[in-house]
Amino acid sequence: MKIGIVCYPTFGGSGVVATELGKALAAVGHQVHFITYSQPTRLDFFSENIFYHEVHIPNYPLFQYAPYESALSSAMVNVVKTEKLDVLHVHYAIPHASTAYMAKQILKSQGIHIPVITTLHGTDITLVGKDRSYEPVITFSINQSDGITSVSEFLKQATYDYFPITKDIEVIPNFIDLDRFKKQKKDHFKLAICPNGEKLLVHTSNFRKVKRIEDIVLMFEKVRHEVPSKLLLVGDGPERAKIENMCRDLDLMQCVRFLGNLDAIEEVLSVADLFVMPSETESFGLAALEAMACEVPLITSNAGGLPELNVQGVTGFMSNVGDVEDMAKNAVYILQDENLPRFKANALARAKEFELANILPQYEAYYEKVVAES
Ligand code: GMT
Repeated sequence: MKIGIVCYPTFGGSGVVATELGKALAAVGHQVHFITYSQPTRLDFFSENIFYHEVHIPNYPLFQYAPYESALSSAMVNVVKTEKLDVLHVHYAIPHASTAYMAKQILKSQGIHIPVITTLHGTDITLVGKDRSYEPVITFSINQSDGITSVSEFLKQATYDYFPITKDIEVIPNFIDLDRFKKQKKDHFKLAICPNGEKLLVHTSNFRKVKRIEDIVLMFEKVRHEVPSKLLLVGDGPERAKIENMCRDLDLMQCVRFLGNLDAIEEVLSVADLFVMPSETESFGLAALEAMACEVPLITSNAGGLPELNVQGVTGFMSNVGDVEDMAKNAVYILQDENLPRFKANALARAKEFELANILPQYEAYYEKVVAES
């Protein structure tokens, strides 16, 4: 098939899933056309089946906000026409579902039919999408999509709860490439961070408020009194300066390190003992799945789709959002030498259920179904 993929090309779960999906589709012989405003972060190699079309957004002094949607719709129209695409798959509803609708209508007026699939990732529904500023456009454009997928049962239900959606939503979970995400021998790295055999807690994210990173710091403050440990905070975003100041105020800078955005995240995960994700809401938790694939157990909140990934008492523990006390108690339990190996093995076993090879055929089958029915 010739597949157009539209996504946010930055660090962030939806862009990562879209890019990894495109790479995997290309690897099994599909022709994949990325349509984005810059090169997707994880699209850093050559493949004969992958094409990248940059959306050019001309500016003009009149515009306070450059009309990205118009530029993106126009790019979609041009790519669908010139590359003769079979399907357009857009990731993150805002604004990609409505731009795809616009492109579809323009193409229809020219006698060209293009089926559109929208994948809902999380905050496009749970935070941003349900804001009244966007809701009518989101509802309309999701209902106009020929196919809709969501990354968890939770997100599917949330979509029906927040919006009057009249169409079926197919759940296709996030996936993991176990060839890339696997525990690597990085003893020198572990020694550099934990020279006295401390345990290592890790969090990776885009440092948005929804991640509740302050809970990680408060939890770590308690854990380190029970278990000698260090904390690595990987990623960057709006909350980072605040969290750095919090660590300074709590006199934690000797045991907390901020690494910024990293490409080879699997190298850091390879030396981690515990991954922490106390999010306010989380539709799936791709970063947690990446950690599990590297044999790292989880301390998470029980929000959103996290119970569909983290198995209580098996791959880690879940607590109510904000219950730092419970998270710390569970972390201390997992980090005991007699418990840690069991949790690590369970995390890997669970990650294998989301292996790319199991999930890719679900997308291919869904594309075929939507194209045949639309
Ligand atoms: O986690 C983020 O803030 C990034 C966000 C995105 O859309 O880029 O991630 C969402 O999509 C991921 C991939 O489907 C999910 O694994 C994340 O759980 C989801 N984030 C939230 O729901 C907060």
